[in-house]
Amino acid sequence: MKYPKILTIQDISCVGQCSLTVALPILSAAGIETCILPSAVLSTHTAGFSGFTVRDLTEDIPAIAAHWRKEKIAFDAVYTGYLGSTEQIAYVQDIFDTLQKPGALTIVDPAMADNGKLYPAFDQAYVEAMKTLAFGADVILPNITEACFLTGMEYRESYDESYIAALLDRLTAAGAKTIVLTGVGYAPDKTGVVVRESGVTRYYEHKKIAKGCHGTGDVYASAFVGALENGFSSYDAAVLAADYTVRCIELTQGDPEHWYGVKFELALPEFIRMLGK
Ligand code: PXL
Repeated sequence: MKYPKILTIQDISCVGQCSLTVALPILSAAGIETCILPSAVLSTHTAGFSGFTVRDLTEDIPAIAAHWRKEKIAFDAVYTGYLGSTEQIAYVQDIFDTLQKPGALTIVDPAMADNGKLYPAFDQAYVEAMKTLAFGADVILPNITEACFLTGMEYRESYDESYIAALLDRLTAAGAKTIVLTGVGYAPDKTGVVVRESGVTRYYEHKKIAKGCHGTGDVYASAFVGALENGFSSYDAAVLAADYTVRCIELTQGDPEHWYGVKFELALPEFIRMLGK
């Protein structure tokens, strides 16, 4: 049985059901050996809590990577999410270049923005550095806001298929390979995902349940990587990840106290079944 060993690099938000606290259980449930590199440690995520603490781990990364090289550790895939600093992105690129097995995949979720705005920790320098990482990766999973920051295209709340096609064209022209563009909806109660791979573009539409659910981008990207590493095509992995994320939101809606994340754990048995395990 295939048992890939992957590395995921993103922050630990101690409370908030996002980044590593989501990626590690989801990838483990997908039957993947999941190694982690925390980019930073925060008391909570930054979307809705105030007064959170942040410890950026940028300085620790070169020594960690050097140790892994010395131990001849190498990964079948490296998947990145929320990173700790602009400077850290160069270290992550170095990990892409030196710690992968031949033919390994790099998957970048440029987790830096939503709803037309950058997250509080980031600035234009971070966006510029993220462009290099994202356009060199095998797969990127931006939402529309992130795709706009990566391409310089104007962000729009309402749009049509030609706007999305232009966004995909701009990403492709900048060097993006497989693109999984999330949060694309053409009707008020619908959202979906557009996958462009090897020049072929396909759209999967599904219901939109609630506006502004935190952490769903991380749940989505982790489920996508889990499916991809189980042999699903990019499109099929994108569909499976969408169905799983919708289930997580369904299991969370109606609980106003659970505003900060989704109850993804409750849908893990379904996720494992969706993978055919
Ligand atoms: O879910 C993306 C994310 C990850 N990590 C941190 C965040 C956010 C979104 O705001 O703040 C620390």
